[in-house]
Amino acid sequence: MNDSRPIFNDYEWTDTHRQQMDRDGHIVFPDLLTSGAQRQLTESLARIHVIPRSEGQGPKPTNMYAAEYEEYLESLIAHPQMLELAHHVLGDNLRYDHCVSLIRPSGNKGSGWHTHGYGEVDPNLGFVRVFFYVNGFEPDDGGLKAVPGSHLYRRIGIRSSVDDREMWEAWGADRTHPETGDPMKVENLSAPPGTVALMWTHALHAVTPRKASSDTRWCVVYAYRNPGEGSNARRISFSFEQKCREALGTLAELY
Ligand SMILES: O=C(O)CCC(=O)C(=O)O
Ligand SMILES: [Fe+2]
Repeated sequence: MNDSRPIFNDYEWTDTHRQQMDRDGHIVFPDLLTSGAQRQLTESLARIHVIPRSEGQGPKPTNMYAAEYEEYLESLIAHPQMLELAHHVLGDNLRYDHCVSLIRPSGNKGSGWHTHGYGEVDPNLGFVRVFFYVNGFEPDDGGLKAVPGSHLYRRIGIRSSVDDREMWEAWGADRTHPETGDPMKVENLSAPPGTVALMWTHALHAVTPRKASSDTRWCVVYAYRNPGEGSNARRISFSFEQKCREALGTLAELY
């Protein structure tokens, strides 16, 4: 479970990052992944992408349990730089929740607007998604988009197509940023290769389709949360939890 080769280039976590994360609900760090990590991640994701359906489906789908199928992906769960970043966002006490591959080949349909839940009754419970956009994306080509401020509503069950108008209909009222008072609007993100994006899980987000003429978008998300509640998103098999107990300590536990 140990691979301590650096995954991130130098960066500094500042108060501005903290404020941006809490105000917008996400931060994009372009060019954070080292070239070595980009290379290794591309290989690892390509490897799990071709695992035959017969082996990678059933109760433990390859994409949902990506780290359980590939050693390098597994090694990043508790990589010192990964944990340092997760601690910056979540504070001292955290749990690993899931590692899901988000591989979008050419022509992939993207993803409709949605939010994810956790800790609706206790807003002190944070849940952060750490996206590794290994070969990046353009706004109109497998691009992540988000609505800054939407995370503060901690709304669950919002679902619509990728179309922004449909999303606003599904969202309904309350279209003002609760802290700044500004009207909320869609932000179409860009990500050069090596981008890491952090996002509070309650943020409203969607993914634009990948163009038929584009290559595969290689991406994986690692999710961490403060313990305290059961998590519907958690994807850790019983045997993995047992196997990792010694290496990860409490990191892979539910509470
Ligand atoms: O594929 C992406 O860029 C984002 C997928 C997503 O919505 C998620 O993992 O929460
Ligand atoms: Fe999502």
